[in-house]
Amino acid sequence: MLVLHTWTTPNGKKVPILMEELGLAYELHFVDISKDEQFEPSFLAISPNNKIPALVDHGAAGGPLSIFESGAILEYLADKHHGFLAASGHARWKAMEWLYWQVGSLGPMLGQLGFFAVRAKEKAPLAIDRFTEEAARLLGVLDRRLSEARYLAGDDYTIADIACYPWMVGATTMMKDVLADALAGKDSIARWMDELGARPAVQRGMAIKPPVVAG
Ligand SMILES: N[C@@H](CCC(=O)N[C@@H](CS)C(=O)NCC(=O)O)C(=O)O
Repeated sequence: MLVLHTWTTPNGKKVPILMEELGLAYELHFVDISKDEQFEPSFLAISPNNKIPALVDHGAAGGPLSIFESGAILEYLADKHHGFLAASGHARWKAMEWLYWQVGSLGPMLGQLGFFAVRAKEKAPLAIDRFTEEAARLLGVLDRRLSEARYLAGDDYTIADIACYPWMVGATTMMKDVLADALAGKDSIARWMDELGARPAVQRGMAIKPPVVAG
């Protein structure tokens, strides 16, 4: 059994999308980061950096295996279940470079922009300018790539697209005002988002929600 410890943020939705695409059976365990549940010892035991997502594969060869960092989890599941990542060759490394680009650049910059421009009560203009500028640069990189290839890794939809999509939903919804200029005319991003957003597995992965507790 696969148990994913996660929350309803962009990083928390990437792995559910892949598990839906692969048709896997899994359980979700919601870690409410707004209530600091990520600091509970039982969660830190599988995710020492106190961040979601973290996966526990109770059926791993050699015994139960826990993995934190979304990119590592996506790569693990894609390899284990032979989907959405080429086993070797150029196609694998094109997917990996864009996966690392998401984890190292797009996610952190949009995350900081969301904090300073949208969520923070006190506004810090220098921080907003800095992260808006960097996010705009990254959106330019993404749009150029998607103007030369259908998907980030080339002809095939991979875990690199899955990693970027929830963040781009955030960029075009929660951050749409601050990124309005940067998003204007980015037709290749819009084409790619329409295509991914129409996939039933993407819709199911994006819709994860903690169960409502009665009372
Ligand atoms: N590089 C990490 C980033 C994960 C991450 O930033 N998770 C956030 C939610 S989107 C989190 O758990 N924040 C809680 C905290 O920082 O205490 C990954 O890709 O898994």
